[in-house]
Amino acid sequence: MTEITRRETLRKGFAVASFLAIPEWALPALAQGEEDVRFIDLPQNYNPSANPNAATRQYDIRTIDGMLTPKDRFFTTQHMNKPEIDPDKYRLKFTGMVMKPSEFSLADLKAMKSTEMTVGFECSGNSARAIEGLSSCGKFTGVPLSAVLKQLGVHPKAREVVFFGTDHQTQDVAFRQQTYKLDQQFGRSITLENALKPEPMLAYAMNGDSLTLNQGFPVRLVMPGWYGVANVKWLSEVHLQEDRYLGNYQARWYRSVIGVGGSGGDTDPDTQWVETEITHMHLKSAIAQVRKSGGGYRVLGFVLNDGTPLKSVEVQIDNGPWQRATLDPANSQYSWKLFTFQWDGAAPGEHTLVSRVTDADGNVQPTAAELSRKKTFLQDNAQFPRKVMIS
Ligand SMILES: Nc1nc2c(c(=O)[nH]1)N[C@H]1C(S)=C(S)[C@@H](COP(=O)(O)O)O[C@H]1N2
Ligand SMILES: [Mo]
Repeated sequence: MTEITRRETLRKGFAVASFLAIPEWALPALAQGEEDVRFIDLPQNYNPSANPNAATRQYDIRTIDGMLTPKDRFFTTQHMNKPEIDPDKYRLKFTGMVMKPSEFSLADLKAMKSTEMTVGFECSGNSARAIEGLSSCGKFTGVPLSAVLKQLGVHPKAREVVFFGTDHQTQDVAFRQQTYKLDQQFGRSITLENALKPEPMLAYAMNGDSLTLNQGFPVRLVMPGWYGVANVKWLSEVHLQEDRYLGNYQARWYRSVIGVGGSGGDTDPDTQWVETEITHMHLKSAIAQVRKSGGGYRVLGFVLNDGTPLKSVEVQIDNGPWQRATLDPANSQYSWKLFTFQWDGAAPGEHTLVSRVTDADGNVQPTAAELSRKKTFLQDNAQFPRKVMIS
């Protein structure tokens, strides 16, 4: 795919680095003689892959063996049912403020010019509590949303693009003192400006195969650089309108509430409680594996972010100095960014390892303490100290 955005042009250095990457799998699976070092910070019997059919399934990040997460290990979650859709009867509708309201079959979409993009994925509820396992990375194939919108023509007053899944359920809809029980379809929206960017994709394949039921078969929206919730699965309708969309999963369930300024007390009048939507991924890194390799140890982890180029990833051991990790040359702008760190001279016993990422805009991954004034648990991009035992 050749997709040159203005931001990418500005980040030429970064793009060149990823073009030079010849090996698709720069990080090999457990090599001969390598051995996993045990994490001692995991819950007893931690085994998120035990039940492949669980409604929510984490990716066991100790098992990362390359850039792409296999489809049967990709993390998954959703709020309601998982609708089974007959691909022959499937239709994707474009409604509202489009010049030519239309619907597309799966074959129609597959006949259009396709693009491919490797995208790191994270649920906004991911955090150390989930051992950072509500994250994965896949290579998606689909049609750019902007191409379809341009083909159909957008009404000049349209400003909001709403995506509806096929899944629906009776839910509570709160209004002041009242709560209504109403049938609700899963819905999310973005601005028209964001919808017309080159990245958003109507995806029908991941890692070269059709999407699985968990991943939203037959078609989902893929929003590179955005938290999972924006990536609407089992996509049934794209609706253009002028007004903001305020559905449950847009305006109520997915919000960040964080205190800024003042003394920090909840009722301190000098504290401003900043309430925002869940949109782009916040800069995060996490250590996923530690392996005994030759005489030393190899630490492997990943970075998730909004696509801004990175300045550095560093690793700190037992409160020692921050030391630079090496980014994998196979990383690309919207993939997760794998990194390794060579740890030599580890003494037997317990050790704490933590990583920290800084991007080119100067954002630094915060510590948990620095995020302590965030009320809602979403968007937790805190550093994740890991404990290992060296024998
Ligand atoms: N239709 C629909 N799409 C959805 C959801 C949902 O409940 N319904 N959940 C969202 C959330 S919260 C996340 S984190 C991702 C998870 O995608 P995955 O199961 O492919 O990992 O799907 C998003 N898309
Ligand atoms: Mo999510």
